[in-house]
Amino acid sequence: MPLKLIRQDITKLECDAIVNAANSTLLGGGGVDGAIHRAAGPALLEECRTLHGCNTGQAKITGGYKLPCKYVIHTVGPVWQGGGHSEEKLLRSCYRSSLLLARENGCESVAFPLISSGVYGYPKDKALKVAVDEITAFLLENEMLVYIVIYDKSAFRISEKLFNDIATFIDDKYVDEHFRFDFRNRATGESTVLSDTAMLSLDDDELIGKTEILPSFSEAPRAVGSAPSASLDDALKQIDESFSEMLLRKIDEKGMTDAECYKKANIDRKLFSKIRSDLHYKPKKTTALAFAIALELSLDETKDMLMKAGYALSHSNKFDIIIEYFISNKNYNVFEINEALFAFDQALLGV
Ligand code: AR6
Repeated sequence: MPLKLIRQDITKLECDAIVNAANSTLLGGGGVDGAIHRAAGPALLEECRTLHGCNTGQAKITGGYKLPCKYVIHTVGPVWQGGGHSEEKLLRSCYRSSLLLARENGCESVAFPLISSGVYGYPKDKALKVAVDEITAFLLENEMLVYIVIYDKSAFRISEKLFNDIATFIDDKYVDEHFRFDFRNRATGESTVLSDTAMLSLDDDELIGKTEILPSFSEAPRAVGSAPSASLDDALKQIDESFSEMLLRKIDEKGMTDAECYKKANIDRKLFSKIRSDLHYKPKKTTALAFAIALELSLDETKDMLMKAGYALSHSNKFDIIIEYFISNKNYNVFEINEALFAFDQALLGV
């Protein structure tokens, strides 16, 4: 099951367990620790008293009390001292210990704040990388839904170089900062004109699922065939191929197993089974793209796969341009792509 990056107050999240960035006394403090204790009520502190503290890099579990989760897993992150004091090793251990504890307690969903990245001073980009690395490694072997909760977006940044590269790429590709979009609602056929800003504030599903960009602004998708070298015969064979059929064919061609593919795509196993068993399944655009990335398709192949699901890639929205940036750079790491999408306030792939 997948990893989800979300922006929310962790104390409001409904899931089996939330993780607390605690200190070694486990008796409460500031930051997320304070917020969790306030929301859970005094009974949480009572139970914490019975645990007699916790070492850095380790984790202990309690009930969730008034919180909407069953458990709180308290872990103690390292204080950042410049990086030369085993901080990374200890932070990795926080994630591993917490995930193992969640598994032992039968949790199917668990949410982490960015441990150590507040009062303890661990640089946020480095803290995020550790979180993503450890959680994805765990998810390769385990079925669980894991959230990373980013609370303080203004302090959140992917590496400055990547951010700047993508920003430049967007500037180069974006049609015109002040142009207006023509959107047609598929259901009603009605046309609406939206400004750039309005488009970016639309709900993702609304934007991705229910609207299509009129041909004047979209790139015309190629008609048939996936690889540019495909013969006419191959192309004709594929003309009626559905999204599911193309997906399964590509998985075979790439020599991947189904599980390798949906895990790399950050897609839930149940959703994959649905797509596998329904040849006419119409995925969300973010799902279709997640598979294209997992399969390491070229830009042309990606456009073909999207077209099977009724979508196109265009230069008139940031989401599409960011995807194009990563495919052009042959970076097919769905988690890195999601970090970048998140940094630019876009919908995320997979899940
Ligand atoms: N939901 C999600 N994330 C949050 C929330 C929230 N409600 N509040 C803060 N964060 P910190 P640490 C984020 O300082 O660095 C305490 O006093 C915050 O933006 O809470 O591990 C303990 O008792 C940051 O990114 O934890 C310890 O003494 C992240 O949570 C010490 O702080 C972690 O920030 C632990 O420091």
